[in-house]
Amino acid sequence: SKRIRNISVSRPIIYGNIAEKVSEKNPLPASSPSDHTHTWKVFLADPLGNDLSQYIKKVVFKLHDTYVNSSRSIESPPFEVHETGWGEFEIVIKIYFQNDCGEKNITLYHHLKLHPYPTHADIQRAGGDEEAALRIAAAENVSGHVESIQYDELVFNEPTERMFKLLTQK
Ligand code: SLL
Repeated sequence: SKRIRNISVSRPIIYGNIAEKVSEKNPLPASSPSDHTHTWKVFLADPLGNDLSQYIKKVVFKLHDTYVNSSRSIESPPFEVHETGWGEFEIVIKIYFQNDCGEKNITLYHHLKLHPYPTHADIQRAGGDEEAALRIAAAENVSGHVESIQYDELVFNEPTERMFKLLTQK
């Protein structure tokens, strides 16, 4: 379909992960290897709760090769993957737009966070020793809950008429 000149449409998104340390309150699923220390979820969402599937066809989350079927294709909302594990790694998030809308897919990168980040104060208290700062941060994080979430915007320059419709429908 035809492109609309001289306009661009942007859409807010949030993406990232939420992790929870395994504990009595948050037990490891029976199906998970016993060396896994965390449950986690990686996701792409609309910060206002709008339906992303109006213009997004699917989202593929590429996990570390240590995972079985490491490429997880999510074809409808919520665009998220629930997993367990022991290590942090980079997750590749590939967004595919609806058919015939004239948009190429977009790739985002997210570093899965499981461990609490040391604050500046933690690093000072640790005298600059990074490992010690991480231990202080871990001790302070009693809940075992860690989040790493980014706000971003998808910008569509000169969208096709079809894409414009998908982006602006209510
Ligand atoms: C690290 N470079 O050494 C990273 C690798 C891999 C994470 C992290 C378990 C996978 C599974 C898992 O957490 N892999 O057992 O399916 O920290």
